[in-house]
Amino acid sequence: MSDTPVTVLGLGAMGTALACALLKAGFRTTVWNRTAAKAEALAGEGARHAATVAEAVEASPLVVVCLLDHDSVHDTLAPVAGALSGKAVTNLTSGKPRQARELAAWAADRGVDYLDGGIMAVPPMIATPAAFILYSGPRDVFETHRAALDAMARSEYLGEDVGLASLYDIALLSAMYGMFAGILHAHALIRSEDIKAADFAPMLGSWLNGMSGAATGVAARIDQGDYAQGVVSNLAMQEAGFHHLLETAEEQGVSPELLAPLAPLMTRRVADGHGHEDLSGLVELLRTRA
Ligand code: FVH
Repeated sequence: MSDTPVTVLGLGAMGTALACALLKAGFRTTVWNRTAAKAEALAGEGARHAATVAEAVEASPLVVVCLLDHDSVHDTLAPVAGALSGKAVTNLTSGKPRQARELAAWAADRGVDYLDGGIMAVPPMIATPAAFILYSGPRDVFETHRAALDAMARSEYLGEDVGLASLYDIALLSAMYGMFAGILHAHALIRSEDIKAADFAPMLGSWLNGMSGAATGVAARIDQGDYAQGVVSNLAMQEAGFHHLLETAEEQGVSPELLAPLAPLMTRRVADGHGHEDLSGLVELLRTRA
């Protein structure tokens, strides 16, 4: 059994998976949930079930929070601020960078060490090699509690700026939803000819795997602000081809609405004289703040 007790606040699907992982790794784990019945199964596996948030916070120097949203975190922690003083809170609830910074300031005013986190996994992935959790905030707090954090998933520490974990989390999820938009559109096209999705899926997966390598080249062009370097498929050509994608969707009886927002950006960039460049230059049109 590990020396450091850990408290988990929130036993939804994710909080339960986190608490299970801590128990399996040998941490003395105290759990609390608003709906107490959800703690029963974990108590059967060795968790200590705290009846109140205050009792749960009292039990451990590290408090892992995994609740629905920012408001539920604030509403849960505010009444026990005094008991949290001198302890570390690791908040794994999804949120925005601004909210992480607000909570960190709130915690600092009360003598609470605050780490923000972003879970890059679904509950069944917790404590498997596929899962990782992003952290930002004071490095010494991260290092002090690293053993417990590593028991839940591979830890990726991003830096002292507490807003970084949620920024990376949201960036990664945004990329994922963009990919899902493409996958759904592709399946809608295939189904328009009554082809089974399962017959198409292996080819789609192979294509997406191959294309994922482009992320590195895109990053190099963005960092250098040079979208003309090493261009393989120039934007003018892609812009012309992209209209065929949208027209084909219409002709096949498929709504192009998931893909359509890209077209005016491509057209604008070409009209601005960047047709010889790479698609990655569209990032210049997305910034709305200097
Ligand atoms: N599940 C997932 O796939 C994703 C993966 C990435 C990270 N997210 C985030 O993790 C947070 C928790 O997600 P979850 O899956 O555990 O969510 P639920 O199963 O819906 O459980 C929600 C828990 O929050 C409690 N809760 C809700 N409102 C309040 C409140 N006002 N005061 C106190 N607790 C509250 C709820 O309690 P109860 O309904 O059981 O009483 C659950 O414990 C989330 O940020 C995801 O975005 C998961």
